[in-house]
Amino acid sequence: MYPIFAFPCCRLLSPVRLLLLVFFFLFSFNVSAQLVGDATVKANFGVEADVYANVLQFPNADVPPIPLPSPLITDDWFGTTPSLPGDSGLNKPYGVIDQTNAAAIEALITGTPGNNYAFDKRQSVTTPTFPFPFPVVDGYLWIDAVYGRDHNSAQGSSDLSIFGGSGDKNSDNPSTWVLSTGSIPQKDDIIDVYVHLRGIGPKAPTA
Ligand SMILES: [Ca+2]
Ligand SMILES: [Ca+2]
Ligand SMILES: [Ca+2]
Repeated sequence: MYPIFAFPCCRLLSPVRLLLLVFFFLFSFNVSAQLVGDATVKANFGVEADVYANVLQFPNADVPPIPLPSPLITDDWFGTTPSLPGDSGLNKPYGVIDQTNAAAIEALITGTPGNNYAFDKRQSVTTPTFPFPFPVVDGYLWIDAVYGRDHNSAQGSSDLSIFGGSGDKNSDNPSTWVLSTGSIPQKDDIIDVYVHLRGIGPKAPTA
């Protein structure tokens, strides 16, 4: 099982992101993860600091370098166009985030002062593949995915979800957090958050 996270940095949080953090705080005792080194592909998903399927923009910089596969088979957060030949409109390789109405959302972002528009999107494929309770896409189990864009507080914009108490810390019990709106240092601002959970070699559930 591969949990794939991308948390650019560290201050706060719309409801979905808050829920995710609370989830991991509460259940971290039975969650495991792995360091993957530099740019790599895990379970056919590019873990390499670009967000596009069909692209591996950054080479592996491990010493010695670990060769990457062909980018033409790799999934990522967002799909690319044109998709690969012969995919019957399925937009392979896949973006795991739902890009429905992307142009309208882009217009909302650019039409909002300071591009300060927040929204959440979920997984692009949601129909379970019988007998599995989740989609199986090209042999990979897609359990869930979320992309969240939070407000920014740069250049006079106001983030609507920041710590309002001087003693608030991420590691504190969230029930003690004082939430507020305002400005925070740019390098402390959470803006884009991505989470995806997928599996390899899914086995059909048994009674
Ligand atoms: Ca990537
Ligand atoms: Ca990629
Ligand atoms: Ca923010």
